[in-house]
Amino acid sequence: MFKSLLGAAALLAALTAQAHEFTAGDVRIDHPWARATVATARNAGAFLTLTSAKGDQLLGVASPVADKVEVHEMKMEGNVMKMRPLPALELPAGKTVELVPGGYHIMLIGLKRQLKEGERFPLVLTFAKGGRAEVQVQVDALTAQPAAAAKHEHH
Ligand SMILES: [Cu+2]
Repeated sequence: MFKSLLGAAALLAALTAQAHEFTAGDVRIDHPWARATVATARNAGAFLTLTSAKGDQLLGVASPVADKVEVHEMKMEGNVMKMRPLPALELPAGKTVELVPGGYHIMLIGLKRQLKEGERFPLVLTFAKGGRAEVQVQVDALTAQPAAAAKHEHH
């Protein structure tokens, strides 16, 4: 109870500061974003970057906007690019793992509503060591590309 109150206070402080990065244990979660969807879309991708100082694993993701959320990887099968769910996403110590369109991504399956540009929605990430963290996903334009700032931050 006390711990969740502290969590709520921390979240409020983060929102007040307009910060768009979050932490779970030693995992830093940067710039969670998704593309806006058309009204009929059933699925959507969500993207972010993860950096664990000592190494961790992303075990699961959930969101109130979708029936089911999976972590996917893209893989060539013959000459067709296919995506498949990963049971766990490895976060090597000190390395930034990028979830981007065309690479690893978070898949929102069975959208309960349209994602509209400019809004934010919650996503709960569960890590093997870092535990759970709720992040706010920024919805960008339907045609949005990974933000230049997010791409260059760690170079
Ligand atoms: Cu996918």
